[in-house]
Amino acid sequence: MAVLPITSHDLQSDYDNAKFRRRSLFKVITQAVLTSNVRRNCGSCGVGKLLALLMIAGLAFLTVAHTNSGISAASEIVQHINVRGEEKVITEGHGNAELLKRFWRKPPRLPPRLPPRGKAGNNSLAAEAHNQQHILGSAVRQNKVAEAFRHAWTGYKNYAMGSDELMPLSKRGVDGLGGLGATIVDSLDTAMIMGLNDIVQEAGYWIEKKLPERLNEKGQVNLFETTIRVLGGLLSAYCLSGGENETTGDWGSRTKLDGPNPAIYLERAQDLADRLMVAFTSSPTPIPYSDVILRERSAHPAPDGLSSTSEVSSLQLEFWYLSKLSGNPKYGDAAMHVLEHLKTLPKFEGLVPIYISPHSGHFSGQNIRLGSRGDSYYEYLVKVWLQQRGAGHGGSDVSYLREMYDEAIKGVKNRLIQKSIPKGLVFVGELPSGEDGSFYPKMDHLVCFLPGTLALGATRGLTKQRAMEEGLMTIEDIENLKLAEDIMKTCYEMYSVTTTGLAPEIAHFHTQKFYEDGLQGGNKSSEFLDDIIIRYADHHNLLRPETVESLFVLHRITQDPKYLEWGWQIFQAFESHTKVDSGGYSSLNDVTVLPPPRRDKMETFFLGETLKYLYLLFGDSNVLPLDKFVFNTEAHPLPISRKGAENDLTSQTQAS
Ligand code: DMJ
Repeated sequence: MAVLPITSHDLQSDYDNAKFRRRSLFKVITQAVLTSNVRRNCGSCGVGKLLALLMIAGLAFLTVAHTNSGISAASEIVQHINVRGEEKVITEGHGNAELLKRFWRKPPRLPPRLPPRGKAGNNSLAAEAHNQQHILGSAVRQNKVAEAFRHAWTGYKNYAMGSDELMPLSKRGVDGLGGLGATIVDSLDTAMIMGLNDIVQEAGYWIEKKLPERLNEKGQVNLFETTIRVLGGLLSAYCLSGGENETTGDWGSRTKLDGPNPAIYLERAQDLADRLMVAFTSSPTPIPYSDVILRERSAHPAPDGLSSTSEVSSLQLEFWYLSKLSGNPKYGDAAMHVLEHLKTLPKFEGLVPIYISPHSGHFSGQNIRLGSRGDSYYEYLVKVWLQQRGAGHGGSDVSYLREMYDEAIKGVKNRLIQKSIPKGLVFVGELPSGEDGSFYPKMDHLVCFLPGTLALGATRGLTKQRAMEEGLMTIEDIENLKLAEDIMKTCYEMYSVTTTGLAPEIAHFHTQKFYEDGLQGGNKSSEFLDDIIIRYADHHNLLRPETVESLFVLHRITQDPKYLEWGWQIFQAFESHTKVDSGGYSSLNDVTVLPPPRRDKMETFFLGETLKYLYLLFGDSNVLPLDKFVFNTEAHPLPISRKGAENDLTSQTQAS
């Protein structure tokens, strides 16, 4: 028997379209009544007519009531989405007139769309299965990261509780950051995000009971390190534990968190900030001194008299948020004056030297780089802008920060980006002698924050797809996102080129003008062995977060699954080479040999940043969405002014 081809007519003829066309209930009822026995038998009977009318009226009332409650619920959902999701949803008013209109005239219902006959069903099953597998895989990966966090915490708790950091090999603690229990505060919001309530309690109660005496008794701390790790950690803990309900109830937590009353975190934050303020107030310029003696409430410059540019420009997210919470503008004002001052200084295509003098208020030296001492200057330009751009009437105009950022990124593209040879990795080099000096192809691992920052700047934290749909991305934004992806690959290859699969602290790149023989990473199967040069002095790895931080942001924004795989490989390398059996993880002295020699230190940012970003990378993108939260440079999430995001969406849409 001949098999006839299936035509579109065949598909349509499965349906009686009229059956699916919507008729109003009123029409259905009247038609039913008019064609029923009531009409035939009692057509001329007054009581019959009255009964029929009463029945119609009753049914109509029930339908309106039902529809009304349905619509109310729907309206609530739509409003809910508006408040929580900032979706562009048009909420129509549903007055009674509107309801009646809907009752009388409902839109036609279309026939359901059939998938083409044959394998479509199987395809969707396969897609569903793939999806399930992906969700399952992500959950397994998240659990592994949470286990790693617990292992790190347990080592710290057993051997170093109350110290700044754990020395996992000698099983003791060390106060490398001034003695404020930095690992505890840095770790707390990670434990909250992972829903590890026992750790939340341990860390939370330590902060409640022990931190006050530390603040009273301890001596010298670095303004920047203390702000990003301790102040940032306390503020984020306050926010995630529900201290600021109305703004932050929607960060995506699935667990009810234990620990002290959130107000404790805010109190501690304010106590700390009140002591740190002296760094601003005792300086003769808006540039703060780098060091503070907490118990004396005194401050002084670093021994060479200089502050790092990145340090003075990476305090604003934290101090501004504290002002917002406390109602006292002094914190935010002092921190924002630094940026306002930096705005007035001469720059080189938006790029700035890595030192600044608190005495003169001017940059010092020529050295320009996005690595150590320069990095988070560029990061905070865009993050502070994101945080405050529409803070409403209480906030000031921060558009100058976006302008400084845009100019700086143009400078980066003009002056600092090159491709390695032979394989063409895109990397960010340095200008050690400033604008007139030559390009130096050295890139710190620290520079790997840049892909994430570029991506955030390009889409304002939205997915690329949504930012494109909304018409928010300029040509420059699209270029910057592409650059972010290129540098991301280089950062990933800095890991995969080594024997251990972990990146060195610093890489140099082979260019036409620069090559050093015999300094390779050791992974013979990497195609980039000749592109990436690793000097002996740079063989160490401190468990730094920047690459996984950018993987997290780029995955959120591009939704490209390769970033999940790269992150998973890096996590497994940490597990294989840095885990210490007795508890904790250690830094490494050499990533190019097996087994890698260890360094006796677990940095606080391994718990505060590296494991947090890995956990978030494998998780649901509704947790801490990037258009509602901005992560400080130590990975502590702080809320973005809600009005701000909406204002920006509107103005961007109008501009485009
Ligand atoms: C962290 O303290 C912060 O990320 C800072 O901005 C740079 N250095 C470390 C992590 O590498």
